[in-house]
Amino acid sequence: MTRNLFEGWTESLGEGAAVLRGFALPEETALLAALGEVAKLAPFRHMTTPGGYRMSVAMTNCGPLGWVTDQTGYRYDAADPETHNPWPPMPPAFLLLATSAAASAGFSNFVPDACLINRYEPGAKLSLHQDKDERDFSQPIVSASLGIPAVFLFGGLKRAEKTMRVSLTHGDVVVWGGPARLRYHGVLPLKEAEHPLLGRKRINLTFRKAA
Ligand code: MD3
Ligand code: FE
Repeated sequence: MTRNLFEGWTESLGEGAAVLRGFALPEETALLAALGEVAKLAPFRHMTTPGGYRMSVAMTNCGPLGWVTDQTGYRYDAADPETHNPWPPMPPAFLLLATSAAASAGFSNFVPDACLINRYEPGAKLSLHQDKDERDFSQPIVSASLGIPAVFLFGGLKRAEKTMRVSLTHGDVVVWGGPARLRYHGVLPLKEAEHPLLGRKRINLTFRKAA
């Protein structure tokens, strides 16, 4: 573990992946207020995978592009398929969090154009996958966790490689780039828990440069 510019703890998860423990904590109030505004305009919904499964994680997006899945496949789209409106703008507190976390991890020019917001309740999970719907894999992904804890699975570049488990809790931010960018990852089913601000929920903000 090393002390870095934000004066918190950085844990390496191998080359290109760094956990910034508690990085989002100073901004938790602003982030949660902004999240509420986004969700009013673009409510959380359970999307359907191309295979026809309803995702246990509820999702929404903000920023110029949003990640969507339906029977036809996965893609980034400028419009919310539920309302046909553009996704809500990226709140300034979100953008600042993403760019400052990326810079702390060594990615000084990261400007996300998409923020996928995942909402988990106990039992919800995300199966092992790669994020490869973005154009430029030289750009990192920044993820911020809020609410109840989750066990994150971090694998290799092939699905069959063994995975490591990392606990992510309220305020933790992870930056994934370079050789880690295409590693398989997922989230184990969440355990029953309660957070003082979020109740029985986990929110994960994932910032991407999609276009
Ligand atoms: C590792 N979300 O939305 S973010 C996703 O906690 C997603 O909701 C998880 O995976 C969540 O696609 C984890 C962490 C994450 C995001 C991108 C990665 C980890 C990554 C890209 C490469 C390697
Ligand atoms: Fe992912």
